Amino acid sequence: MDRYRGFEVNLVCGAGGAEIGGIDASRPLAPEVVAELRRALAEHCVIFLRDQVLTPEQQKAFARHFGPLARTPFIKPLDGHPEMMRIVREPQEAKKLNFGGRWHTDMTFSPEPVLGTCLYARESPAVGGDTIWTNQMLAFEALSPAMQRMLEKLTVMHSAKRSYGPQGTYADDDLKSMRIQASDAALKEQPHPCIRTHPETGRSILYVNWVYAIRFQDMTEAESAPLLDFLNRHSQRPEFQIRFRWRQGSLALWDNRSTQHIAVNDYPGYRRVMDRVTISGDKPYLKETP
Ligand SMILES: O=C(O)CCC(=O)C(=O)O
Ligand SMILES: [Fe+2]
Repeated sequence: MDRYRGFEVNLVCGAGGAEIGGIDASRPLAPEVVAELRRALAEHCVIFLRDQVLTPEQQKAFARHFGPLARTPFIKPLDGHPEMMRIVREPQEAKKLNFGGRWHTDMTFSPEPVLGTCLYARESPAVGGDTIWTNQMLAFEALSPAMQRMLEKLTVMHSAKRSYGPQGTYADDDLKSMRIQASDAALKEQPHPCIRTHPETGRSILYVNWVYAIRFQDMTEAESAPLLDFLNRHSQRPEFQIRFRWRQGSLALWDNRSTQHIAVNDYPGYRRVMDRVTISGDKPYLKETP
């Protein structure tokens, strides 16, 4: 396993997820530690820190080490913290769908989807409420060379319409407390390469996700569905998954360029409270290979 200067790393799954010891996220980090954390993030898709005690201000400062914070445009922020959302689910809430309860990659309907998302557990269920990520680099690498070459030529159109549009999955759901209001821009289609290059490692990433990848460019949704469906099911293979059991004080930062994720909805009767910030990202691209 790779060694890192300044902290210890334990992988949580074969597919990745780096649990990092010996870092207090409430304090400013030295640039060389941040560089090593970035390396662990790019390599292992998600980094986890346990037993952190953080104010919203301190969580924002931790996330800012990785880039400027982004705002989630159509969800009500936490009072006094426009870049932060508090995701609350009460024990008695019998919801059809929880926030993040379908496989997705955050904000791929935007031209520059967020680089990463940083989630902090204020309250977690005694049992259940895990988050699962997929490693989309491993998903790419497991495809046949012919499929890889074909996908490298394709562009995928992304949109929030299936989730947050007037007929979307969240339209008649009781996530109303989060006041989700999609902007017109989020409901338009945004093109991204089907295979993107990781800007820090140069690795190839299968860049599709269940919720926002609507169709291939110049093809209909019906024509695109069988292949998108295959690629999403392929991505969800157990050996590409990283599953994390939260405890109060757990902090996760995931690489949103190389993962899909889902919030598992299996904790009726328990309260779950998560604070969330996102880090601005760049426009996805595929680097030509000679
Ligand atoms: O609550 C979770 O586990 C993840 C929710 C989610 O999709 C997100 O924060 O982007
Ligand atoms: Fe998400």
